[in-house]
Amino acid sequence: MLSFFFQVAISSGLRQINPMQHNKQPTAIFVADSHFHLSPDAEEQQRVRRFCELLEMAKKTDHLFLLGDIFDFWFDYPHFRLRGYDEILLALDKVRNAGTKIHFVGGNHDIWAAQFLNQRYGTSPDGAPFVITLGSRTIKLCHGDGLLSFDWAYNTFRAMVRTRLGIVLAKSLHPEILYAISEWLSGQSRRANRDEAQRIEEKAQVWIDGCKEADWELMIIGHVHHRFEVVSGDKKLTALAGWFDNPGYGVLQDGVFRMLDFESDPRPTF
Ligand SMILES: [Mn+2]
Repeated sequence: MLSFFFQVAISSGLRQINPMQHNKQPTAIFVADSHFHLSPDAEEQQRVRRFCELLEMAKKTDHLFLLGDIFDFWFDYPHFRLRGYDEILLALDKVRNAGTKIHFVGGNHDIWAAQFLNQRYGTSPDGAPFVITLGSRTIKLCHGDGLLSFDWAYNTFRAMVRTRLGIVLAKSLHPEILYAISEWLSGQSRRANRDEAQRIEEKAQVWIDGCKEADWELMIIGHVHHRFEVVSGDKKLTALAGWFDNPGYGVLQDGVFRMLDFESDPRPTF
């Protein structure tokens, strides 16, 4: 008992010496659009290794946000799982075991991973967009496919197989056939050219100017594969570069959100 009081006295004493320690703002890493495949080629294996380095960094943060299209293809069956993605899933296990809270918002390519990731990492069961308060910031997280049209082929595929009938039909196909369809559609997706990127930003500006949602001040999206920000009043919409492309990621530290390039920017310390 005496030692308990002694410990309380020591810890409250420490708090007085270092009040910043007590009021520390939560730290977080945000990443989207790695579009990992079940059978990565040599170039992609390099991206997977870099991604695992990012996850190593995420072990030291309070939150890791996976903002969709981490996996290029995922379809859930009641008793079978796709073969692949092991290196990534094992790295995510380590993030969870380190005590970092993992969040997942499904993209147009990997929304069906929501249930599996929910069971393994405690992420939301439906992978839907959500608003979270992290210290002084209220942030909306979404993939962005419902907001800014891009990747039309896969968006259409997703819209079809998201319906109840579509899911039944998709599950009635042999998994290898569904996988082949998905790979073909993925091949139709490409990076926006300069004009399209400009139009995406203009559309985002129009959207945020007309946005009536009052419960967030920062929105972080992926999907468009190029990094930009649009501001309207006290609201800001930020698009991550996408891991596939640069690779880029977002960091929240001391209440400040920054977008960084994993290769060229100095790595933050947490
Ligand atoms: Mn997407």
